[in-house]
Amino acid sequence: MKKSVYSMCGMCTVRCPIRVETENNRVTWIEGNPHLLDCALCAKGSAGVALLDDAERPQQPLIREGGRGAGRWQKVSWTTAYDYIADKLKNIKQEYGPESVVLSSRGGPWQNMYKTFIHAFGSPNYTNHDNTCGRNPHHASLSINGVGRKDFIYDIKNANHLVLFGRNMFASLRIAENLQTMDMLDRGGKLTYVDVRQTMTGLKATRFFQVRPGTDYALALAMIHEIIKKGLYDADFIQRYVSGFEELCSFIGPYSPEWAAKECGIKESAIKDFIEEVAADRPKVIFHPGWNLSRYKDSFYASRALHILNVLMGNIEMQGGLVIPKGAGDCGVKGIRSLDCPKPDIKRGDGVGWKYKHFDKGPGLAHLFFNTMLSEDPYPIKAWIAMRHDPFCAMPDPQRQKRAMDKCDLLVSIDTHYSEFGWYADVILPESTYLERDNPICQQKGLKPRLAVRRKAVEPKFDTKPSWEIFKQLADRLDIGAHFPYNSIEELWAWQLEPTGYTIKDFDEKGFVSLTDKPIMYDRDKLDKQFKTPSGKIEIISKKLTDAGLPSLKPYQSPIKPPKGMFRLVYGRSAVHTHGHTINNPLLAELMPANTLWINTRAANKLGINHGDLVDVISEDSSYTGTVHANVTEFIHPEAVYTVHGFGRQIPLQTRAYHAGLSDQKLMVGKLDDWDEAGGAINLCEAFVFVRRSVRTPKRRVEL
Ligand SMILES: Nc1nc2c(c(=O)[nH]1)N[C@H]1C(S)=C(S)[C@@H](COP(=O)(O)OP(=O)(O)OC[C@H]3O[C@@H](n4cnc5c(=O)[nH]c(N)nc54)[C@H](O)[C@@H]3O)O[C@H]1N2
Ligand SMILES: Nc1nc2c(c(=O)[nH]1)N[C@H]1C(S)=C(S)[C@@H](COP(=O)(O)OP(=O)(O)OC[C@H]3O[C@@H](n4cnc5c(=O)[nH]c(N)nc54)[C@H](O)[C@@H]3O)O[C@H]1N2
Ligand code: SF4
Ligand SMILES: [Mo]
Repeated sequence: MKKSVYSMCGMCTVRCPIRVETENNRVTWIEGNPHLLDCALCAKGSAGVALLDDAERPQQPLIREGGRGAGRWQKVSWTTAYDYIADKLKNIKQEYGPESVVLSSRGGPWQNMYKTFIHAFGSPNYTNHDNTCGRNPHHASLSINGVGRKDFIYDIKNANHLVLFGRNMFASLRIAENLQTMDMLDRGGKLTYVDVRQTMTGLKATRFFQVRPGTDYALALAMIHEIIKKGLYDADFIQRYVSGFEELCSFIGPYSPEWAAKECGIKESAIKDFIEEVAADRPKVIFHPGWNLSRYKDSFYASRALHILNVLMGNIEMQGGLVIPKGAGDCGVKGIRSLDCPKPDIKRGDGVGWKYKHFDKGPGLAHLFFNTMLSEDPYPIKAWIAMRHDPFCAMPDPQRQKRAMDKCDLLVSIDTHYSEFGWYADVILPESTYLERDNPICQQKGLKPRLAVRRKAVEPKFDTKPSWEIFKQLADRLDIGAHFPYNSIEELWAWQLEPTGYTIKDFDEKGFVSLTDKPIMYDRDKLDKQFKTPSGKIEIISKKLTDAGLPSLKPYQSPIKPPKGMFRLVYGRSAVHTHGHTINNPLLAELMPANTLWINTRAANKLGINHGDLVDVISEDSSYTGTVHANVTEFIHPEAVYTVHGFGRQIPLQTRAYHAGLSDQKLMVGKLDDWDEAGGAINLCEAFVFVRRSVRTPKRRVEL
């Protein structure tokens, strides 16, 4: 029988809306939701079919038999796995207190379910992946606007000019954003792209700045300098909504385009020409404040400078600018119900909220748990549950992480795949893939807010379960089941929708429910309540930062040059993979089976490396060597080498991914402790590596 189901893609965390066709419980076609995405989908989205059929994923719950990481598993029933975990958690709670359990997840619209679980259990220690993703732009936005990174939408479609500092959007995809950018370009809009190497985005750009690695802050400061010096900013907007502008004007004095040109290795005239263009395009100019900006020591300040550039453009709550997302309340209707349990009033184990008061308490900072594990200060950490999160792939230096995790009595991975962490864990609970499961309803804020839902397209192929059921089952065994008031997804949906008056049937027609027909914009003269800073204004000087002993306007410091014989390791994404979890996907592995090392032609010549040669990439302490082919190119700065993240996996059961390519996180030795005290994120691009022509034949090793 043929069926068509509206759902949400799950091949990355963008969760694009999709339409899935099935026949006799097999997926025959996936496309972007025609009502929202004009059927567009990326290669990864299409490869969902291969994920479904992939037998190299966990097929039933597994409990470890051998030593951690040895890969010897006992296949068990769900009841056995739930009982095993619940018993362990009860014992840990009794002996060390509930706060000794950490739960990490990949954030997203269903995180309230995971938070409810860990909070109801009695622990404040919910954390997520964002310490290696968007924490710096998030904290930068909070410090200036009083609201987070996701509290703005970029109205790219209507912009005249989009400026991207390393936001490589045509490889690091978000389909709706890509479609909007292409529409903008078709209309004659401009795209300025800044990167240390040429990329898919740079190729589409109308202007490309190839900068020295780690100098974005210098370039952004020079842009601010030129705009202020020439009076090209929105003075009315600043007068009305901004405090600290005078401090900015005096701070910016030394940072001229002439100075930045030398620092960044680009032309002064190009910076000045760019500013002239921007002045003509204002206010419909968007400076993207960055997404994965867990990179350099000053990425937080670089992101703050980009936020400041938006403020100077006066582009907030403007068509073609930064728009404040609207929710159910703005449409005059009631929102959905969500699972919730207040956070226990106990100090977080990562120090966020008491030791580090200027950070958003929500998910804290995952990397700060490792020292706590080792020191047991303020208390021991004895269990880590990773729900759709792979700490060993997402954070640097998995060996150091393992040493700390060895202090835990219980490691649980709830994952659709064998993650690197899961392979080391004590229990793997396999979640059904996104095509085989339902998820709770979520509310999507926006210009036109809507309710959306992921719905099962086919029955699970293996003995896997959806997370709403996994958490309910565990909660029941831990006597916190009352926080999960449902026995089936239909009951959960009905409970969620009850205040809204909608039913799940209302999602059948298009896959979502629109809460309004027309885009909602606020009156630009009445934005005062939108900035949740202490003064209610956009604050260039943040009291929270001052109280933490940190500057709001930080004097620029040039990044150190790589030590002799070394390169700065920079990383990024490929359009056909999502981090580490698609590397073993049969279709995507065919498109890109391994990563390569980008190296500048002059640098390669000095080392006798030719394009296509095998090269060894060696960590600073020589503890890890990866061997891959060299991509010798003019289009990367000579101080840097570049690779795509996610490869170098070491799970023997994943035959396509096993040892294919190079692991960037293993090269980042020591970086777990190298983090930004102002922005909170890990400084992933502060690692240096040796490169040499390889005499090795890459062979498969198992690392325990
Ligand atoms: N060195 C280095 N480190 C990085 C990065 C880098 O480029 N280089 N990138 C950083 C960035 S931007 C991010 S966001 C993080 C990402 O880090 P993670 O969030 O850990 O990465 P993902 O691979 O997206 O997903 C984590 C796990 O979720 C599993 N998963 C996928 N779909 C599902 C599902 O439907 N249900 C369940 N239960 N599990 C699922 C995957 O199999 C995977 O094991 O890594 C960061 N760390
Ligand atoms: N296909 C695909 N799309 C994805 C994801 C995925 O895994 N695969 N993951 C999603 C996630 S979780 C995230 S966070 C986003 C990340 O999306 P982005 O924030 O766009 O991050 P990256 O793809 O890591 O691209 C970073 C770029 O920064 C460049 N770079 C390095 N150093 C510097 C520097 O000093 N200055 C400048 N200007 N550039 C520099 C790198 O060369 C690289 O091209 O992508 C999302 N979209
Ligand atoms: S960007 Fe691609 S993989 Fe990610 S959700 Fe959208 S279609 Fe799926
Ligand atoms: Mo990310």
